[in-house]
Amino acid sequence: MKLIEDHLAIDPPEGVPVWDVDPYSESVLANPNPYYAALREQGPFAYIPRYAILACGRYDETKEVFSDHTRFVSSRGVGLNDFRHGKPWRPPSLILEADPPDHTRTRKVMARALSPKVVAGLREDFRIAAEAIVDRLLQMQGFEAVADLAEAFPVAVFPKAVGMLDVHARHLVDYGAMVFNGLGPDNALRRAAMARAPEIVPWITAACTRNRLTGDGLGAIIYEAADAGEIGHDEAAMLVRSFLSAGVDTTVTGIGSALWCLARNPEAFAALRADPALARPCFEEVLRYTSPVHTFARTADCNTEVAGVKIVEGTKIICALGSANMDPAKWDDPEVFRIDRRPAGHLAFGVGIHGCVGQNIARAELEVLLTVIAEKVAAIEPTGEAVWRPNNAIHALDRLPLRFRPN
Ligand code: OVM
Repeated sequence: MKLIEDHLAIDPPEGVPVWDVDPYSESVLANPNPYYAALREQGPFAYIPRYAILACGRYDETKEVFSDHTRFVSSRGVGLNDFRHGKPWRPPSLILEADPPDHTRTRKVMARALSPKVVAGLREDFRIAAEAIVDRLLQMQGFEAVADLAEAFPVAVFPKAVGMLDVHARHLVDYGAMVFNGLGPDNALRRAAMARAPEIVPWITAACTRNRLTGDGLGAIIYEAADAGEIGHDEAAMLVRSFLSAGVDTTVTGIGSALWCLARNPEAFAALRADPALARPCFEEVLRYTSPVHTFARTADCNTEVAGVKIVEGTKIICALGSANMDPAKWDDPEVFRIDRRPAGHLAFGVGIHGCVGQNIARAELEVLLTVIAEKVAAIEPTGEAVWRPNNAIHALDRLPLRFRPN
């Protein structure tokens, strides 16, 4: 048995085109749309010899693979490494990298901590933080929207919501970069992120312990489930780790991309100002249009078939969510940003039992922030070039120079 990136190196299935591309090259990661179009053009699947994997990016097959948790499992990792054949770089997540029945138990506890009711109780805090940050930016001639807003807002509200007593903004953002770059191959991006592990991982582990959390946050809800015997106390610490892994970089990316969309589409921002109730549909379109998580993988746990293609046990399939969200077979004019599109069925939060458990809180953060911006800002103006920050799983901006014109 030959392994590549710790997974079984499969041969090309019959009828599947062999496509010599590196989906994790910095040029593809910085500008993914041409790669997505070419991927969909190959057919339902393409075989990528460099990694001996399948890739899919048409809406229908991406959704099928992503939502069928029985045939296409997560417990073997949702990146290129197959945990059955290699050692994961960190103890696997008890929710992301788990299958039923284990997943069912942990998911229930996480869903409780992130329920609409809990999130409703956080909105007032989100608004206070959003107003303070936006007011400050309105005083400035220009600002760096990634650091000064996209990072500043989640870092101000999310650790507090979790109940963290120690907040280290840089470590939180950089841990996310490790987690998401860790889903890719052993390339320069992954190595650079992992080089920071000795500094960051012990800090994260310590921050997840009960004595470093308040008694009234999302973290406390998880530990109460441990007190009730639903999960172990060691498992509670691991689920708090999932908040820190998945809750910062994702929303940072969503905010940066929302600002990027609105700065490039002044008519969309004018519509949002005229009707701040568009904040929510606006964010859904930002999600569809920019797909903060561009790619996650699954592993075939049996011999099976999708779209007439025979898939053997152990096959890694990278699912290009960003491509499904741009598939012209599913969306009219997918490359046009429409604030009122209401793109039901987009895959930016995934789909199926692993669909983003934090989507309520993510939507609340964005809705509040976009509403405050719509109320206070007359125009969002680019003052320099937007630069993307390549990451093996996240499509995020590195720099976005902007100016806010006051009302
Ligand atoms: C986790 C985790 C990490 C990254 C992403 C994610 C998008 C979850 O550790 O559970 O979901």
